[in-house]
Amino acid sequence: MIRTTKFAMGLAAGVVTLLVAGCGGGTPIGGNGDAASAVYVAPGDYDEFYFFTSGGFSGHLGVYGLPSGRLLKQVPIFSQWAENGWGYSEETKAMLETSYGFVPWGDSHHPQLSQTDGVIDGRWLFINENNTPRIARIDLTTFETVEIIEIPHSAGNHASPFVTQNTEYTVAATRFSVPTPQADVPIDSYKENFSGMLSFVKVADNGRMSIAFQILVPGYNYDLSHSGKGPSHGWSFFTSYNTEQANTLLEVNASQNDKDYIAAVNWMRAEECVANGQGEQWTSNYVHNYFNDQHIAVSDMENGTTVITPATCSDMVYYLPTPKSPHGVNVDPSGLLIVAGGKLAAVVTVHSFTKMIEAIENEDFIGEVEGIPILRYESILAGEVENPGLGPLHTEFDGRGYAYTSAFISSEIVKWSLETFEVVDRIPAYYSIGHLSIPGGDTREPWGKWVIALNKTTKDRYLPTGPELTHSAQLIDISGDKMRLLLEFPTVGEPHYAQALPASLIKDKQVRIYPLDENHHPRATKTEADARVEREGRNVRVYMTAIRTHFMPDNIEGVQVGDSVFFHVTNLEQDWDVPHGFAITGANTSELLLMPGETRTMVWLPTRIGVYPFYCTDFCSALHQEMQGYVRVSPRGSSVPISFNTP
Ligand code: RUQ
Ligand code: CUA
Repeated sequence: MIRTTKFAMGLAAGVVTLLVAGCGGGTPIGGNGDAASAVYVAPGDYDEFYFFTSGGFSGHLGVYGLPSGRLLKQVPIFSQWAENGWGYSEETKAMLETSYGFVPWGDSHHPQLSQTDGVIDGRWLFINENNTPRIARIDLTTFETVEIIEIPHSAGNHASPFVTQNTEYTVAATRFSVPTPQADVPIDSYKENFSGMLSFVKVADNGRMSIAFQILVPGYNYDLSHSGKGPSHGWSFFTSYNTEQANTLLEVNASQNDKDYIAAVNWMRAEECVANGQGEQWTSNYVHNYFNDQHIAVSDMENGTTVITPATCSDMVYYLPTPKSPHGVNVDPSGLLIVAGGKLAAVVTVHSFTKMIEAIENEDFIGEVEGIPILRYESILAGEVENPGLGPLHTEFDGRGYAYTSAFISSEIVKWSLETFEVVDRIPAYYSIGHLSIPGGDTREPWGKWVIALNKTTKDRYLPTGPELTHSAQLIDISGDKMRLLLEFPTVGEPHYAQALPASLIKDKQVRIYPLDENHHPRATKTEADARVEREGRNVRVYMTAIRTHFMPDNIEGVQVGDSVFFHVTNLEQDWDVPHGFAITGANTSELLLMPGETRTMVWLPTRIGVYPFYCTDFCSALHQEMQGYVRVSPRGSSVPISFNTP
């Protein structure tokens, strides 16, 4: 996220004072009377909403219940996750493949729930990875990452993975412009050689992603995005900063221009140009990972994308001048207002979609960059929100005519009217809010009960935990005229952005087991009678079953130092919430956690002779501690034959 120093440098000393003052003593909830009962969910009761937070530098997704703030799950995505073997087990490793090879860590930023007709539909959640440009798709019936696609010709995938109104596309854009395609050039040749890329990733009816086309744009930093809806459906908006095209000390050098741009992209026009053959085929190597019908992750190395340029496809991209290093761009529920959070701006700029279209028709341009007409600021402006707080970043909507903007430096949420553009309320956030989230707050139909502040620092708010303190979310009631702080709760990793949906949308669609008769894993063992151990040269394959409360086989001999032992473990349970785990002494990876009916594989490399125990790691029943076994390891070349017990 943006550092405070960046703002401090460019702004008056008063800002710094404010910031420091903001981190003073812990502030209790004052005068909020019934706050506790407003968030109390009695033991055994369900929360009303699922709340999905990005894990930031953990690479994962956090799942919480609202209003309680109770943590329900962490879904591993871009990083290995030892808790269940994600990225360690043979069946999931391929999910972390990229064109750079196996990448075990990622930086997840923006969860985006799929939409139909501009309303959250509960099918999937998309999330971007910033560092190695990727987009993942999580299936909301299993809470499992089922697909990850890499974005070629992009560096820093930040303005992503915002979806279009019917999830036709999820988008991606270059945060750090680079030579495109990559080339060995001097860094200070930025202006001649660096470009940005806006990528449109098609989402098929079954969710499968593919890169439809990419738009080559001038070398700025593309920061955030949102798509049009209703009347503006068919357009996507991307903020940019560093129109100065600085390649060093951006905190100063990219803060010179009064205005940077929002790129308005008419993607329906782009589709036309691609269909007319106006695109160019580029060599683009990128990896696409997904589960096959055996529930095993596979990686396809893809080659080639279609690239179009604004110069060859006219009427496709326009620049909306926007003060001052705009960060967030958000479209209101009507689809007519485009709100920009200029990080260094004194006002929140609101552009009018209707005026934008008129200005395009009238060719009301003040210039052009690389085939992209620049519209006149005054002609497209719907209004400016005065006194919106310092460092406005992101805006969401309550569906009742109000917008809520997060202000990083003054650390507050500012509520303003979409009609008058006047600020009507403000509430402090503790401390330094980045994104904010209203359930459905970036869609056509928000559930405007609460706004959740996603805070970057929490000094003094929680018990200290050494040099690093927790990040936090704050739940704020927005049902009345005045915002009211109800609850704050720690979050895992850095909660860049978050989205929520009513539990009723997906609660009853949860997969409870994987039916054994649909387990097509080629090394599944579906009955204990089929459990066995086979030697194939230096590989030993253990076809093992797990059921309360034993493994079969649980005594294995004939393994030798230097073998590779593949434990293919199938969980025979067909009951909800009965996973088994598997771990063995000396394993260099992680445990396996097996869902009912699932087969997962660990490779174990015995390096010393002896007898080694393995055991179930998940407390599955009263006799969980008895769920164990032994592997005997003999010296290399030993005459001990492979043997194992049978039922
Ligand atoms: S942003 S640093 Cu989503 Cu405000 Cu990422
Ligand atoms: Cu199976 Cu513990």
